[in-house]
Amino acid sequence: MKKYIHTFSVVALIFIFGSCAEKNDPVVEESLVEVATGDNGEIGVTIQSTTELFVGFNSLSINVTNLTDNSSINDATITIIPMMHMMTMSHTCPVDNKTTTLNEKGKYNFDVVFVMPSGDMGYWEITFKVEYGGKIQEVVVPVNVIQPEETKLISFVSEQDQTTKYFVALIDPKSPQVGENDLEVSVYKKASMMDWPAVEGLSFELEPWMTSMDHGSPNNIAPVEIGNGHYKGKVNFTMTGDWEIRLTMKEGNNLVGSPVFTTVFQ
Ligand SMILES: [Cu+2]
Repeated sequence: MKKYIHTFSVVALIFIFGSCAEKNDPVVEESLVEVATGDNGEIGVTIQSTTELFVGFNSLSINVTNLTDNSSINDATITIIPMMHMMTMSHTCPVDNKTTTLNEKGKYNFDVVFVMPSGDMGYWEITFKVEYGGKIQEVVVPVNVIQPEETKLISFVSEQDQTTKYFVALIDPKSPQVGENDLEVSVYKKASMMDWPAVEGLSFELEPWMTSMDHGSPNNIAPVEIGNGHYKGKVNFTMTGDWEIRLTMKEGNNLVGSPVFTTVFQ
C-alpha cells in the first residue's frame, strides 16, 4: 500500500509539473455566458456557451428549471432539434449528441454545428424535449447565430461524386499562439435537410502556410480520427501573423476536398 501511495505521488507530481511546463495549454476553465432562454410555462431552459453562438462547432451547456418552485431539474433526459426556418424550407444541422443526461459537472451538454448565420435568410430555434417525472415537455428556444470574423466552418462538394456536401468545423485552436497548438476538426455531410451525419474513416494531410511570407512550418501532426467524426492533430506556428491551415481530406486514396482555414494572431 505504501508503495502504491509513493508511486501515486510521483505520478501526481509529474502531472502537476508537467502541466505547468506546458505553457501552450492553459488549464483555465472558460467562463460561460447566457446566450438564450425559453420556457413553456412549466419548465424553463437556459442555454450557456463560452461565446455567442456562431457558424461552426458550439458547445452548449443547458440548465433546466422547474418554474413552479425555481428548482433545477437534474434527472431529465433531453433531446434537442435545432432548426433553421427559411423562406421556402427548414433544415436542421449536425449535433454530436442529440440526447443527453446530466454530466459530472452538473450540466446538460450538447455540441451543435450551426451551418448558417441568423439574418435575412432565416432564423434558428432549438426544440428541447425534456423527459422527466414520467412525461415529456417541449420547450422551443429561439437562438441567434452570428458569422464569426474568422471562418470556423467550411463546406464544399465532394471531389468524388460532385454532389455530396461536406462540412468541416474547426474546433481547435480557439486562440492560436506561437508554437504547437492542438488542432481538432469535425466532419459532417448533409444527407438531407434533416440528417447531417458525422463522417468517419477519413484521413488528412496538413500544411500550415504563412502566405504573406511564403513559408510553412515543421513539426506538424495531421489530424487522425478520434471517433464520432472528430480528428485531432497538432499545428505548429513558428511566428505571429497570418496563417493558413491547409487540409487535404481523403477517403481511402480518393480526394474528398481541400478545406483551408485562415487565422491571424499577434
Ligand atoms: Cu439555412
